[in-house]
Parts: sequence; structure tokens; C-alpha cells
Amino acid sequence: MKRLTTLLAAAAALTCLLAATALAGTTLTYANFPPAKTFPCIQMEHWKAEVEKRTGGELNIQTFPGGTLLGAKNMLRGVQTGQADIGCISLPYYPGVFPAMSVLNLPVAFTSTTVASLTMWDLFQKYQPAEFADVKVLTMFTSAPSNIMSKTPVKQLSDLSGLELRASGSILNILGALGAQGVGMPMSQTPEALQKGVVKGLVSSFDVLKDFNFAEICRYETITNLPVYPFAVIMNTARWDALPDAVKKTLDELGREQALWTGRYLDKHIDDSLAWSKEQYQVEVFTLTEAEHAEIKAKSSGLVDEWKAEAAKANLDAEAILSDMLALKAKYEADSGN
Ligand code: DTR
Repeated sequence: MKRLTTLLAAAAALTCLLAATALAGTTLTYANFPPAKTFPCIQMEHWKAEVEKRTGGELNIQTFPGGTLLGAKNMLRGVQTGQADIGCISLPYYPGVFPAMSVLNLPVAFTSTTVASLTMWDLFQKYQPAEFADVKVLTMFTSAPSNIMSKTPVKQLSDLSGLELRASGSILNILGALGAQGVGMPMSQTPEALQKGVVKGLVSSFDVLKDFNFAEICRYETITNLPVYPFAVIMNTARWDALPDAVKKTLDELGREQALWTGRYLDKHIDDSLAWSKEQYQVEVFTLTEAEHAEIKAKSSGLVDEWKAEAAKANLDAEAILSDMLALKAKYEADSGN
């Protein structure tokens, strides 16, 4: 009898322990490369809060902004090998690795982050390109269209001659074609490069004027409407496979929603950031003439053909991907409510 009681007590203790473990849930690490207040990290915190709420604490997310777990360039590898469970990558930082989804980085005149982010998500769902086969994609979004922020005024295209500007991806080629000197580096290295004078400005979306305080050093802004930068939030496949089905479903449902949330957040934040920069540092904003915009377009048109050639080498149907992207862009542009 005594033995039975001991056994029962042990079984009860084990049940309690198992229940407590289940209640405590799983914790996943989520790495991000730029500082906490920039938009890739703002969206990360929003996603974390939604996931923890919707799974009732079954899944907890521990976030690592500012390159504290993985940096911009080792993010992809770090997630593939499980150094972090989840990571946020900027696709143009990995030239040649994402031939299909880098179509979003082409000069096709996106004017809204919301439109570009939803277009990217839908395009990914349709093609499920092999370039993401060894990770689980949780969401995708883009930055806002890119503009020039510089220490010296760029009032007209000819002011670009020889000017060292930090950029990444397709924008580097466009800058070269316009006579500027593009210097490739991730956003996280840009503050130091600007401080040290290695570059005289940068090409990115205007959110960084406020979030990195670049308005202080780059008092001149030129509206160029250059391409958006596509991002993906990826997860280690083994960690994904180990999640309960209900949790997987919740995360899958969040994919498009998160793309939309991020697009809307950034579209609004761009306006706030520019207004703040004007008030705080009296930054000057220059616009180019129609003829200059036409010149940018003409000089960057070769990029589409280069992308097509690269996509074809990867056995992708480049024409179909490009025309689907343009059709999605037009659809979301027409549907203002998204
Ligand atoms: N323009 C891209 C992406 C980008 C825009 N804002 C931020 C903030 C933090 C990191 C990246 C970005 C770029 O320049 O990398």
C-alpha cells in the first residue's frame, strides 16, 4: 500500500511538472541587425506581442535588436544553423542569393511601402521560390522608396558627380550610372561611415533621418523615388517543424497581416520622420525635374534586363514573375483600403 501511495505521489508530481512545462511554453530567439527603434525592430516587437497574445503564452519570443545576437551579414547563416531561431534579413545585403524575390528591388516606381509589402508577400506565396527552401518564411515586407540624404546639397543630378553615397543592392548600380560613387554596406555600418567621412550621404528611406538621427549630419534631402529594399523574416526549419500545429497555424495566419501592419507603420512613419527633421534640424528638401526623373529611369532600365538574365540562370520564369509583380502592384495601388 505504502509503495502504491509513493508511486501515485510520484506520478502526480510528474504530471504537475509536465503541465508546468507546457504552461511555460516554448521560447524562441529572434535576431535583428539594426537598432531597436528602427522599423525592422518595431515590427519585430509588434509581431512578438501578437504571437504571445494569440498563443496564450504557449510561444514566447525573446528579441535581440541591434546585432546583439546576429549581424546584418551573418543573419541568414545564423538562422540556417540555429544560432538564432528567427532572424530578419534585408535581401539586397546578399547579392545573388535571392534571384526571385530581389525583383522587388528593381526600379519599378513603388510609391507606397504598404503596396510593396503586400505585393512581395503575394508574389512569394505564388512562387514559393527555392531560394527560401531551407528556412521557414514567417513574413515579408519592404522599406519605403529610397531617397538621397547628404551632407552637401544634391539640387540636381549633376551634383551627384563623384559623390560617395552609401547604398546596397540595385541602388548601387543606379548611383554608378548617374555618376555618383556608390559604397555598399549594411545600414548598421552607416552611422560610423558617415561620422568618419567615408561616405558623404546615403540612399535609403526617410525613416532613418529620425531613427538614426541622420538628419543631424545629412541636412540635405533629395526626392529620387529609387527602389524599395525587400526584407524577409525567416525561421530555422528544425525549430519550425518542432512547433505544435496550432502554433504553426497562428504564425502562418500572421504572415500577411504583419506585412500589411509594417507597410502601414512605415508609410506613416516616413511622414513623421521628415516633419521631425525639418523642425529639429531645418533640413532642406529638393525635388528633381521631370526630365531628371526620366533620366534616372532611362539610366536604370538596364537593371531589369540584368535581373531577368540572373533569374533565368536560376531557372526562374523571369517574365512571369515580373509581370505578376507589376499586376499585384497595380491591384494594390487601385485598392486604397488594401
Ligand atoms: N533602405 C534599406 C532598408 C532600410 C530602411 N530603413 C532601415 C532602417 C534600418 C535598417 C534598414 C533600413 C537600407 O538602406 O538598408
